[in-house]
Amino acid sequence: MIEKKIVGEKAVEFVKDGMTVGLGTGSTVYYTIIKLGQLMKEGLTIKGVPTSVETEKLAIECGIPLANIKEIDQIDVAIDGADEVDSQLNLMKGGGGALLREKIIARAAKKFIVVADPAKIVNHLGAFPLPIEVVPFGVEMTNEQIRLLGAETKIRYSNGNPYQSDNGNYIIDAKFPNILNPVTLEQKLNMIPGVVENGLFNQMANAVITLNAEKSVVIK
Ligand code: ABF
Repeated sequence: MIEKKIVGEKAVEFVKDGMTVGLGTGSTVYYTIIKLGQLMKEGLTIKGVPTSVETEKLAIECGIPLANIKEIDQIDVAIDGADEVDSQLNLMKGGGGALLREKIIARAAKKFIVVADPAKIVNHLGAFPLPIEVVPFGVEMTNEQIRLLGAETKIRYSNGNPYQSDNGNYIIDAKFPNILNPVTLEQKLNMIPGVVENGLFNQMANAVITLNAEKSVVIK
């Protein structure tokens, strides 16, 4: 999709020589990573911190050296996609199942830049089911607790088995009617025993790169 390519490539403007860069997961940040690989061939020097096994493979293919996660306590900039972005720049993420590592890395970054094609821009979060990473133990009980918060829930499956994240956990996709208060919901979900993390990234994005109705790049 050309829109993903345009916004994905634009994000490299936030990357400067010598930076440690959090590399998100998904089909938009894919273009950021490819472009960073090209720029490295032209002399840019960076280290990448991948948010998934998939991105780690892509970064290596693109010639981006990886930082040792055990040796860094801060990341200069993290760039990642989103499933939804609301008018306050709160995000829903995790459609690709990488939300936990994505959130750890976004939180550790001095700047968190989101690349989102215009279809991701919404007034209120919630049309997309909210991905929630849970430990496999007692998943049915955790699922019930999430349901009691007002969601229709489904344990995510892949090839006939529960989908497993890179961390060995399961994902529950929770469809809430309309998420009018994402800050409260994020807190309530993370208080449920068994929930590891959820896909609400509230008040974390420093900038969102998207396209306006005229198809020009805008940075919110
Ligand atoms: C990741 O990629 C996920 O959090 C999110 O589900 C997805 C973004 O979608 P896309 O593949 O369209 O960039 O960031």
